[in-house]
Amino acid sequence: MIPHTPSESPPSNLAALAEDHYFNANPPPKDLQKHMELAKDFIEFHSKAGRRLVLVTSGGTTVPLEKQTVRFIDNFSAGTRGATSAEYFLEAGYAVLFLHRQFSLLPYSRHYSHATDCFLDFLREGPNGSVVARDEDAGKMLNVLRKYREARDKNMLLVLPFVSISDYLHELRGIAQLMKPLGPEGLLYLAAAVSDFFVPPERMSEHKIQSTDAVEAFNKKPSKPSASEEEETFDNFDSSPSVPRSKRLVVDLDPVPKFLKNLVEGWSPEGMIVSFKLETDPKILVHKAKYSLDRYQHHLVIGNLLSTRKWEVVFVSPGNPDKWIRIPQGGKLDDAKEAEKDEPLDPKSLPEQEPEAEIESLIIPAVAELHTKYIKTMEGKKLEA
Ligand code: PAZ
Repeated sequence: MIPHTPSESPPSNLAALAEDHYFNANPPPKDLQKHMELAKDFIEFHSKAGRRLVLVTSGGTTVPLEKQTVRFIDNFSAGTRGATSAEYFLEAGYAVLFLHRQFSLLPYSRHYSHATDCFLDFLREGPNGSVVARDEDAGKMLNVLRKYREARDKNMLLVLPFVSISDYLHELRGIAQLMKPLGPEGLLYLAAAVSDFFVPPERMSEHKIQSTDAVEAFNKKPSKPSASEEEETFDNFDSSPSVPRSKRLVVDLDPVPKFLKNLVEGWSPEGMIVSFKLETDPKILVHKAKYSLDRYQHHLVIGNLLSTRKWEVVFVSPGNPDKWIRIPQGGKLDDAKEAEKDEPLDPKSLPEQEPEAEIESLIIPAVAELHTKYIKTMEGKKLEA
């Protein structure tokens, strides 16, 4: 990989203006200060130990429709990619700062939460009123528990939550800026599914959006509307015009400014930045990944398709041929040589069940290898300068 030369200049004026405007207009999450203190201590601790550190973002961001939020639009993501990747990064010796959507999957506990089985199904009554793991689950659980305890006891994992798109962007900017002193040893692995659209605060209702005219009716007693007025006033999806029921809700969303440029040029100019690109149309995936790399000048885009994301991803990085990483279709890693096809698999050709092996077990070593090359190149450049 040929790393892009980090620019010494601040982001272009336009990007800087958009940043100021967005961050002034959209209030930070209430725990931002507390999170930044935790992140600062964590980053300093690992920086002193000379350890590599990765920021993993995970889960989807919400787009609130009201300031006192009852309703919101959500982005697809369970947090599987992020939580699983975090475990493999820890295994590879990285300290992990895990910025995730609140209540999405977490490293280690993901094996027992959000599953079709309730976590209680993994337990049974033991002797003298104790609770123990079921015999058939005990081996795996002990393994997971040991890894979790080790990460926790050695302070290798810091977990911070976000909910909305603006929470996420405030947290990302703050953490990326704190990671600056790590230089090229810092890795940003952006797997969160981030909304491209939002409701700007000046257009956001303070209170719950009403679906009927009951509040207006409360303020002025209406005379009985004529049939035509009724049609205009009420949108009866159930085609019973005699029952005034619902108003149509038209949601007008603005595009979220693209802050990847600000991240690359200003917030974390020396760190290695890996973004994900999710698409549903196989024909455009690689093109969109290349477009993103070209536009933001970062270091690696990992492309994946919604339907095949657990089976294959494509690495698109500057100066390298596109590289597909796949779980062999038997589902296990050792049952076939990785297929050498350099275009997306046909989703219909894949087995219905999820693969037994986790594709992150292949993604993370490949990312870590690129990170090693990146660090070496950056060190070389510093010596030359
Ligand atoms: O969380 P999950 O495992 O269900 O999904 C992961 C993913 C598809 C959200 C992630 O791999 C990804 O592509 N994130 C970036 C999405 C985007 O293009 O914004």
